[in-house]
Amino acid sequence: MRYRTIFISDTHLGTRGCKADLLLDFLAGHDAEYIYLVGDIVDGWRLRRGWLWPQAHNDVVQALLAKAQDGAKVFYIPGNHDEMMRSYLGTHFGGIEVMATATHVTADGRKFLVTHGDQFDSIVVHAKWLALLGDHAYVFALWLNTKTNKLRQLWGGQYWSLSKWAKQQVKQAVNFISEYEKVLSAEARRGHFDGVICGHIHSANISKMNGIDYVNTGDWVESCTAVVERFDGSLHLIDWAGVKRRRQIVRDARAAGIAPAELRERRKRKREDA
Ligand SMILES: [Mn+2]
Repeated sequence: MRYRTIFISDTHLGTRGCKADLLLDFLAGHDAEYIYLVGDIVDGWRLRRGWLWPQAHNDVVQALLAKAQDGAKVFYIPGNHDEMMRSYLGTHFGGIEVMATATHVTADGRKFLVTHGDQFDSIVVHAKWLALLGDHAYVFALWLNTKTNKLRQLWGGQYWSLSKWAKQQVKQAVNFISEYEKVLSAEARRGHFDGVICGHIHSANISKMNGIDYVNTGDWVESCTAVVERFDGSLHLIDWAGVKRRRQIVRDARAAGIAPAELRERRKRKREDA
């Protein structure tokens, strides 16, 4: 399939969790004029603790470089796990341009802020009192966010992980996702964008938040999702693991000589019996 744009994030290459085979499979069948890598593509924090670099992870990098070679405009927007790439802002490697954030204008004229999203961690956590304290506190918290992460780095410590923190607060997880969506949408409004395209929290979503288009590309650790822009400018979420699952069921059903719905029903009954 050919699209105007492909957005992917949070592939976490260099970790055991990365579903590199599915990602390779997705990249093999999907091309675009613009490709945005929206952060946490290579997991530098994991690689620091020991080198883990299977062939499939290398193949992903090669596949992306090949797309750039074939004429796709590829942008790399670093996240917190690949923030070593933030030392290369404004440079190119193999035709891939590294930038802190990007502005993407869709074919139907909507202007999107493209950012990984970790810069807003502290805003998300302190959203309640920041709302009371207003603009200066907001700017201060943004500044503090980068400083505290720099300090942690100096001490050789781990990044404080917002998603890890959120998962520990199970009850507040839903709350936290919607808080993140609100903060990122507000940031888009602040910058006079029509929408925001981000990643970071491993929770894919396309929705309208108070008139702002909120788009999260998800991840390739848990859900295997990407966002694509068709040539008419419309944005769509692709759940590649889900697509592959459905195709497998169609194949299995054909082999068994029954309808896919029937096979699904049989498998469901089997699971319930087990
Ligand atoms: Mn992240």
